[in-house]
Amino acid sequence: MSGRRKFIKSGVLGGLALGAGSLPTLSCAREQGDSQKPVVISTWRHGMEANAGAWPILAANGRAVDAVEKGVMVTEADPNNSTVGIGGFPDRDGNVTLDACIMDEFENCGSVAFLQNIKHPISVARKVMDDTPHVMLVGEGARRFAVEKGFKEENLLTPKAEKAWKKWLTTKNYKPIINVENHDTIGMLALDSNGNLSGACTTSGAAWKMHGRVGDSPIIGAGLFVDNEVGAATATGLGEFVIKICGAHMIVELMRQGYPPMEACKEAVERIVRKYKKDYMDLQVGFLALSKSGEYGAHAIHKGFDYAVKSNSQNELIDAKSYTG
Ligand code: SD4
Repeated sequence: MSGRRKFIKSGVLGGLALGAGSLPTLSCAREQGDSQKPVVISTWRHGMEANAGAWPILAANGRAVDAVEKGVMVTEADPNNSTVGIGGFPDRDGNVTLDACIMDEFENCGSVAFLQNIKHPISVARKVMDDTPHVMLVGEGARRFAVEKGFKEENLLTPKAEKAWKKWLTTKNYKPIINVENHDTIGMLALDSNGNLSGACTTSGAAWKMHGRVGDSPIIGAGLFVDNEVGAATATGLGEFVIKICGAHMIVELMRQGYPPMEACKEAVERIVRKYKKDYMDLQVGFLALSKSGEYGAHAIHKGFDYAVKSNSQNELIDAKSYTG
């Protein structure tokens, strides 16, 4: 770290600590993760398998962007996961519509939203990033682009998801249940052995959403943001509230000011709580962040959010702290 940067970092933290006694110091910044590389972290329990999918690339000194793409593909391909890829719960009309985005160490980004019939939206997002002058393709345009690039079209509505949808139709009550109906999105962040950061996020979104609804997961700055100078962040939970505060971008900017990853995630959670006092008890949002030096942290509104960490010395699932305890 340059002298100037070091000064800014400790200066900001020192100032914060003086202004509000509960704010972090640099030593507690290490609490949730030592500096280390390579390292990969991802949301929820299924992050363990996804991290295992990403790890061989990181262990072979590969690029973080290749690792995160490969890692989240494991979750997209799992028919038992009801919020990502094949097997995702459909919208209220019975259509499985997928959202995904990816960012690399050069801060290139690619995204697809409201994509149907393609099992690996993350790889379509990667193609948008690598092969087009655009950042985001949606709906029919995204599907056509995917087919042109050789992706196979398939029915993503599994019998299990169809049965759940038909059951929902009997009540038609749209009230996502905390940690249940919207808990499987995968957001993954990695730091490779060259010290470069990348991230990926992929989901079928909120179950029983309106046709055409897009959440935070494919929105650069909301569901995912990477700044290779500073850090990366991703989100899970009810996307409308993540979009409203530009969650992932906010967290990376807080890290730029010197906040450790966990404290930056906590501040984003508290922003939602402060601004949406009437809503927050009924919704879950979880954030996950990774710094340029390999420190990581997470925070959620409610308990129940966990995340997976894999490095040379770790392979574990960690319970995130939460606002409501
Ligand atoms: C969305 N954020 O579409 C996604 C859903 C999610 O864990 O994250 N589920 O709102």
